[in-house]
Amino acid sequence: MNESPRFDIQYGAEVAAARRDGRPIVALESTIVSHGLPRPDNLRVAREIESAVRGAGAVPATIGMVGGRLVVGLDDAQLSHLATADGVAKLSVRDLPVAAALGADGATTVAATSAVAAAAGIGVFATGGLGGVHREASQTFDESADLTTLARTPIAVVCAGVKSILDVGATLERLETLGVTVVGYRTRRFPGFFITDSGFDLDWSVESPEQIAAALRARREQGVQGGGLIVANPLPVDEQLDPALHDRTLADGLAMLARDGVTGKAVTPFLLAHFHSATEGRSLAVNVRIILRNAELAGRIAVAAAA
Ligand code: PSU
Ligand code: MN
Repeated sequence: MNESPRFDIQYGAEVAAARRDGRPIVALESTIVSHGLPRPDNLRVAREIESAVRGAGAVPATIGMVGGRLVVGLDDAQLSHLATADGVAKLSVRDLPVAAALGADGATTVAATSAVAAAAGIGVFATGGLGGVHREASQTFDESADLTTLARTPIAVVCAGVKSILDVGATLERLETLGVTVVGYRTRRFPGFFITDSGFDLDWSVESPEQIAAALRARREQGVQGGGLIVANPLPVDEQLDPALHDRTLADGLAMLARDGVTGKAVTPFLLAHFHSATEGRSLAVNVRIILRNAELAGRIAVAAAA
């Protein structure tokens, strides 16, 4: 087991070896496994995400907390524990110290996964969708810590944009304010997760993993932009969720949120669960497809960046 001299992180055996040998590594989050995908599919999907990274020639490092220890590269027993145990906390960056002190089991969000990955020297991360600005944010102030964390964390995050459960336009404005780089992968439109096109334009499009690796290199060499780079990877149009079904499900989900008084960190898991049940699994299939495509692209970026 290769312990980092600077940080209290436990590395999985394969990740420790890859760090030693300078082989490409892709960070993966555990909140989508514990809180974003329904059981029992979540564990199977978690393993498939890791296989997609391997298929692209990189080593997967799923990140989470087990018994108060931060783990980079959960082994299969740890992964299955976080996928199936009750009482697995949803951990953002601010939760990490107290969760460690109390010996908690926890799944890391995009924010926490990015921060831990960067501390472990991992530069590429694949997820499904980012957190962002919630629709009622002007009243509730509910904006995901994913955004402010990416402002200060040097990592490339491959995602399919943000779900339309959020205020997409406000999220893009905040990313601009926070200085987070956003590029479309072969598109100038920001993807809307389940749907290919959120309706918002992007300033930049890149064509290849090599171009993304070049941007990461430029960031390092310039030493100016010290934060995240979002690679927005849309689903092909013929694989998206039917937009009419999408809009209907979203409207119902938002009404249920208000009716049940769901707020704070429970909002995102609540809406995701609603989508999966209300579309009878169709949104789940689309969700899985998105994550696997992102994992594969992240693997190719990590390989290009290591070359
Ligand atoms: N968006 C999704 N699926 C998810 C999440 C976001 O489409 O599972 C998870 C991610 O882990 C993200 C977190 O970091 O929810 C954001 O939660 P919050 O809005 O409470 O910050
Ligand atoms: Mn929130």
